[in-house]
Amino acid sequence: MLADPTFRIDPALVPALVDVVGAPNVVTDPEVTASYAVDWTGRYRGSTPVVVRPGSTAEVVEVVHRCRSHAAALVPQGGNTGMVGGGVPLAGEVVCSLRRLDAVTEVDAVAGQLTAPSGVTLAGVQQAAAAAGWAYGVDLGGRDSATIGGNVATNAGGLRVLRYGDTRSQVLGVEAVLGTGAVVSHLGGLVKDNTGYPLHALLCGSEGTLGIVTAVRLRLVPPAPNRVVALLGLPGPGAAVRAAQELRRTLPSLSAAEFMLEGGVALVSRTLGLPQPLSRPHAAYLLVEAAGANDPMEALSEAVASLPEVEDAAVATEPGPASALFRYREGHTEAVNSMGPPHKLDVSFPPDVLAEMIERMPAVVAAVAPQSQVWLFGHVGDGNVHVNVTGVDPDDERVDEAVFRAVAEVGGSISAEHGIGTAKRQWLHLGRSQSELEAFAAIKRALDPDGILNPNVLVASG
Ligand code: FAD
Ligand code: 2HG
Ligand code: ZN
Repeated sequence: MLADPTFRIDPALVPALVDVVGAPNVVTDPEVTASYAVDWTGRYRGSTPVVVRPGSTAEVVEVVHRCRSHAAALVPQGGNTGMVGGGVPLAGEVVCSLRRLDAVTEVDAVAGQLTAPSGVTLAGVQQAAAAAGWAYGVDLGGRDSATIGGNVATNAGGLRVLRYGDTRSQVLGVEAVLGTGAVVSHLGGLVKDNTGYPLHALLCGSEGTLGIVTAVRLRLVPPAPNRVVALLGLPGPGAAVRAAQELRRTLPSLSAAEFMLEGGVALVSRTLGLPQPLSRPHAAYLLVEAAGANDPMEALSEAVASLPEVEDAAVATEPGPASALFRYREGHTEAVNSMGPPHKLDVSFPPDVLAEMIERMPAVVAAVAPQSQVWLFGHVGDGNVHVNVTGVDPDDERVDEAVFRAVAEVGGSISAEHGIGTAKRQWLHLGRSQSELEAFAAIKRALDPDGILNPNVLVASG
C-alpha cells in the first residue's frame, strides 16, 4: 500500500523502466520533466523523478508491473489539457505519458465506428472519421492536444453534447491496463452487447484511477455538412438561457448553444486582437450552431426570429466566418489564462434554476473574494456553466468552497465535464452519498489494490 503520498521512488525503478521502453523513453532530466509536471492553467504544479513513455499496450502492462513491484505510484497523462490537476504529479509520482500510443486509427466505414489507440488526439480522431465519410460527435477547444484516452478518462463533454452526448455516449468499448497489470479489452464494437458489467462505461470518467486506457472503440455519426452559426446579442444571462431552452425545442438541427457575457467577450477581443463581434456590446451572447444534411439556414432564421429578446445577430454559413464566431467562445480559456492562474469551477444546474444561478454567481464569489474577477461562460444548452475566477491565490480555496456549496444546495453538480481530479476531491461528498463513496472505494480497491494509479485523484486510495 502506498499510504504516504509524498513517497520517493526506489532508484532501481529507473533502470527497470529502461528495460521495458528503452532509454530514450525514460526521461529524468528535470528541465524536460518539468513540462509534464504543470497543468494547462498553471494552477497545479508538482514534480516527478521520471517520465516513462510506453509505445504499446504490452509496454504499459510492464510499466505497471514494474511500478507496482517498486511501490511507485503513477499518473497517466495524455495531452495534459485537463482542468482539475488530475494529470500532473503533485506528490512526486511517476508520469506515464501515453502520447506515443498514436499509431493507426482503424475506421470501419460499414459499421460507422473506429478503433483508436489512446494517444491519438481528438483532432486526429475527427480527421480519421471525416476521411471515411463519417464524423465524430465530440468536439472541444483543446482538440489539437487532448488525446482520446484523456477524453475517455475525463468523460469529456464539449460543444456538441446537446446533439450527440458526452464521450461516454460515443464509447462502445475500451482496452485498458488495470492497476494489477491485467488487461481488459472489449473492442468488438457490437452495438447491442449486454454481457455483464459495462467496464468501458466505468472507465469513462474514472480519471486514470482504475486503469490506463490504451485503446478505444468509438461510434461515429453521419456528417452534417451544412452548418450555420449565429451569434445573438441579448440583454442578460436570463435571456440567453431562455433563448437556448426555446431553441432546443424549436430547432431540431441545433448542435451547439454556448453562452458568454459582455466582460468575457471584451476580454477575448482584447487578448486575441479581435474586433467586437456585433455593432455594439451586449450584456449576454448566445452562440448557436445548426447543422444537418440539408441547409439549416431557413429553420435557424425562423427559430431565431421568434425569440423576443434578441437585440442583434451575426450569421455565418461558410466555415471561415463560422469558426471566427466560435473564436469568441473558444478563446475564453486562453484569454482568462492571461489574467493569471484561474480557479476553474466547472458546474451544472437544473434547468429551472440555471438563469437565476448564473446571475447569482458573481455575488457568491464576491462574498469570499471581493477583489477577484469572475468570468462566466459555457455550454448553456446542457446547463453547464464555467465559473472562472482570477485574482485569487491558487492555494486559497474559499472561492471553490463557496461556489460548490451554492451549486450543491440547488441540486447542481460540482463537476459538469472536467472531472474531480485533485482540485475537487474534498468536495466530492457534496454530490455523492456515503454509500456511493464506499462503492467507489470498493471498485478502486478491486481494480487497483495497491492504489498505484493516480492516488491523489477522485477517490481516496486504500
Ligand atoms: P490529460 O490532461 O493528460 O489527463 C486528464 C485526466 O485523464 C488525468 O486524470 C489523467 O490522469 C487521465 N488520463 C489521461 N490519459 C489517460 C489514459 N490514457 N488512461 C487513463 N487515464 C488517463 N473538457 C471538456 O469536457 N469540455 C470542453 O469543452 C473542454 N474544452 C477544453 C478547451 C481547452 C482549450 C482545454 C485546454 C481543455 C479543455 N477541456 C475540455 C478539458 C478536458 O478535460 C481535456 O481537454 C481532455 O478531455 C483531456 O485530455 P488530455 O489527453 O489532455 O488528458
Ligand atoms: C470550454 O468549454 C472548456 O471551453 C474549458 O471546458 C472551460 O476554460 C474553462 O473553464
Ligand atoms: Zn466546457
